[in-house]
Amino acid sequence: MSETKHNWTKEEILEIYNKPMMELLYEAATIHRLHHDPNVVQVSTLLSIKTGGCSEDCGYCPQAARYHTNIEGNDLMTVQQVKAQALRAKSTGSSRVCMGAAWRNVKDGEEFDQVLEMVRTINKLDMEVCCTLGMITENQAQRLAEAGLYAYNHNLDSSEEYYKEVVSTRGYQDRLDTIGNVRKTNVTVCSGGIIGMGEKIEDRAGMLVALSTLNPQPESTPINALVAVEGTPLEDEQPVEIWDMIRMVATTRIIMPETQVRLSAGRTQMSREGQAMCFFAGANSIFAGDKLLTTPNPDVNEDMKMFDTLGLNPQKPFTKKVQPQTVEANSSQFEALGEKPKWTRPDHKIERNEQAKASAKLQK
Ligand code: SAM
Ligand code: DTB
Ligand code: SF4
Repeated sequence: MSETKHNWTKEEILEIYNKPMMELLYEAATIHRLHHDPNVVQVSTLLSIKTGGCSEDCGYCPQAARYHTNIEGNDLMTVQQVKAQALRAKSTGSSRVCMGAAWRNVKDGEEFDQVLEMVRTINKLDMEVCCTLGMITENQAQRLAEAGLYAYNHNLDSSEEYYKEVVSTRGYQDRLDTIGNVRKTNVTVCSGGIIGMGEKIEDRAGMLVALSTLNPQPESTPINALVAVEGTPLEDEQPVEIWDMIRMVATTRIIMPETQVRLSAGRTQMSREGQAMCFFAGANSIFAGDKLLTTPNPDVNEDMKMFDTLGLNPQKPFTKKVQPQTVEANSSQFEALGEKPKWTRPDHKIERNEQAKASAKLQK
């Protein structure tokens, strides 16, 4: 099998993305078969362990406190609540639980200790555990690894240029630094992005350059179609065309042959035929469960019917990498350092974010 290429240019990626559809599909499906079983799809369940009230201004996100959206906020869940949800996910065929928190970054203390306990608990259920908690330091990544974390999700979300037009409260380099911190441990990296935020095709290619030139490349890559939530700055964006999703999935598959490409947010807008085309083009993972973090997702029974129709099987846990060992809190080698990392706060003005914030103030 050929070595993975790590020096993809934007021009090369654009050339792939813009190929005639039938050639693109054929090439992606061929590469897919060389690296993966085409009849196996990994199933992850999302769990929003801390919802809403976030300090950031991410233009796509219903959980940013400054916008007026209709989501119900929640403090950090208990370990018992998380365990019950994980068992439910396992019983419906999920091999991975991905716990999301509406945090800018992780802070050492009781709440992080509680998250570490959640990681230990789910790993002991023999499920892959993923967390997405915002920016983390190397020490925090080590502590998660020691608890038995399998993957850390931290998306680049767009090209570096377009990111500045969507988020003003943190920089692209912070995202790359967090991914670098995760890479210093044995936790796998899950990183991808969102399409349909008003970006150009060049920005999609720019994001794929940033992801594919990471060495090693991320073990999984979520491709989200924007869920345009009322009250967010991106509320008026038009739904992503299925053809764009297929092109994005196929291009990701071709340039990152080993990664698990995850069909993420936006599946409620896609037909089963559209999703089948995405699987053919190399998608081999989904988020299942009736909710993503705060927005709806297809019914899990409908997803399983789709799997039946297509002859797809859910991937067993730890197929790609052995299960990490869990170290108990009282035997930990890494203590909390209580660091105060200087994550950046560029704070340039994004007109549509300012407008969404102003209209939220009027409504409150
Ligand atoms: N707070 C952490 C962070 O931002 O890294 C973790 C949770 S955050 C909600 C995780 C990811 O969800 C984002 O990076 C983005 O890719 C995705 N996301 C959030 N809102 C979305 C939306 N409306 N549509 C599609 N994807 C979305
Ligand atoms: C990812 O790339 N997509 C997921 C997960 N990683 C954390 C989140 C999608 C969120 C969609 C909007 C919502 O439900 O709040
Ligand atoms: Fe907060 Fe994450 Fe949403 Fe940004 S994407 S507002 S950091 S929860």
